[in-house]
Amino acid sequence: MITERRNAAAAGLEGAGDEIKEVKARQVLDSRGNPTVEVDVWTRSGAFGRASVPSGASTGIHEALELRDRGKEFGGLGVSKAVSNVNERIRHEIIGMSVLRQRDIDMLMVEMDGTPNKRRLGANAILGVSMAVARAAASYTKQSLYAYLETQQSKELPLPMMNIINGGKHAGNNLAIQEFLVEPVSASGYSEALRMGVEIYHTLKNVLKDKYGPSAINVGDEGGYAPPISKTEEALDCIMTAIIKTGYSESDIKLGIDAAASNFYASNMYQLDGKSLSSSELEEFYSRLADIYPIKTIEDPFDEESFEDFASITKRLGSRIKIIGDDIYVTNVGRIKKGIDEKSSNASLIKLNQIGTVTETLQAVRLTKEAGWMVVVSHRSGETDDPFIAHFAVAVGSTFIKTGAPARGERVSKYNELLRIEEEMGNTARIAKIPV
Ligand code: 2PG
Ligand code: MG
Repeated sequence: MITERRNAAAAGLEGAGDEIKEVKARQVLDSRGNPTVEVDVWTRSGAFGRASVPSGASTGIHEALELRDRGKEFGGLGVSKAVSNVNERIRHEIIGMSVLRQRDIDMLMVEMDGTPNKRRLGANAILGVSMAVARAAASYTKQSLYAYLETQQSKELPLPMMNIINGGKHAGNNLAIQEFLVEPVSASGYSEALRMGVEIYHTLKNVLKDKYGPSAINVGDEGGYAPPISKTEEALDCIMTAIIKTGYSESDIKLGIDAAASNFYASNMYQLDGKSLSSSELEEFYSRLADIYPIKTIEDPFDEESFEDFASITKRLGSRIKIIGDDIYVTNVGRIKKGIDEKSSNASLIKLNQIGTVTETLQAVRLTKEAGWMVVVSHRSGETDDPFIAHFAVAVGSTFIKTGAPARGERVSKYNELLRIEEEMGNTARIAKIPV
C-alpha cells in the first residue's frame, strides 16, 4: 500500500533534500475559460511538482467546496482567495515538511481548514497543493507519478470510457442524459482501445452530419458532439450506427450512460424525453434501454439523495450492468460507506476534487475496492491539460478512466499520457478487464 511504499522510500531518502523549500500558487484558466488554481512545489534537492485543479458543472451538493471570489472579476468565478490561501497560509505550514509525507501534509491542511467541506481554505487550494506535493515526491524519488502512487502491482491500464455525445449541463441541446459513452471492451491493450474509440468518434461525426446537418457536429464541454437531439434512444441509435459502420460489433464495444439525473429531477419526478417519470418508471426506462442496447454501465441513474432507488436498480440490473455512483457519493468515504451498507450500486466514480486531497481520494478507492465494487477514475467537465488522473487511474488499478471524447487538448492530455505510461511499462502493460 501507498503508505508502506512511501515509508520505504522515505527510509532511504528522507533527509536528502526532500523537505519542501517553496510553494507557489497562481490563477490559470480551465477548459471553459474559468479561473482555477495551479500550484508549484519545490524540494530542497531541486525536485519540482506542478498541478492544476479541475472543476465540475454538474456538481454534487455534497462535494467539497471550490472557493470562488464572488467579486466583479471573471463573473465572480476568480480564485484569488484560494490562491492566497496557498501562498499566505498553507505555504508557511508545509515548508520544511518532507514531500514523502503525503498523508501528513494532507491531514495538516484538512486540520487547518477545520470545516467538513473545506470551505475555509477551499478544496481547490488544498487539492492543488496535495497533487503538486505528490508530483514533487515522484520527481524527488525519480519515479513516474503512477509508479510513486502505486497501490497495487498489477500494471493494469484503465479502459477508456469515452463520452462521444454530450447532453445535460455539458451541451446546448435538449438531451436530458448528460453523457453517452463508448467502451472498447474487446481491445487487447490500451492503445488499441484508444484507437477503437477514436475511429468510432470520427464515424459518428459523419453519421450526425448526414442526419442532422453540419451544426450537429459542434462539440460540448467534454469534446463529444452536441447534436440537436432530444431523445435518449435517438442518441444511442446514432452511436450504434457509428459502431457498425466502423466495422465493430456489440461484443467489441459496450455503451455507457451518465444520466446525472439530479439535473432533471424536481418535485419527485424526472423530466426526460418529453415525459415526466416517477423513479420506478425511470427504472423501467433504463431496464428497457439495457434490453435493447449493449449497455454495460449506468452512472447516476437517480437523484443524488435517492440511495433506495439506486439500490432497487442495482438489485435488478447489477448482475449484468455496473451502476456507478458519482454525485451520490462524491468520493466521500462516509457516503460510499452508506452506499455499501444499502447496496446502492456496484461501482464508484472517483474524482479528486470532489473530496480535495490525494490521501482522502485513495481512502475512497480503497473502501470501494474492499466492497468488491468497480472503481472508475474521472475527469471533470472543466479541465486543464494536467494529466494527473491518467497516473492516478493506473496507480489505483481503476477499471475505466472517464476523460471525455478523444478530442480537445484537456481531454487528449490524459489519453496521450496513458500512451506514454503504456510505453514505459513495456510488455508488462495489461488492460483492465471489467469485473463481472
Ligand atoms: C460527471 C462529470 C464528468 P462534471 O458528471 O461525471 O463527466 O461532470 O464535471 O460536470 O460534474
Ligand atoms: Mg457523473
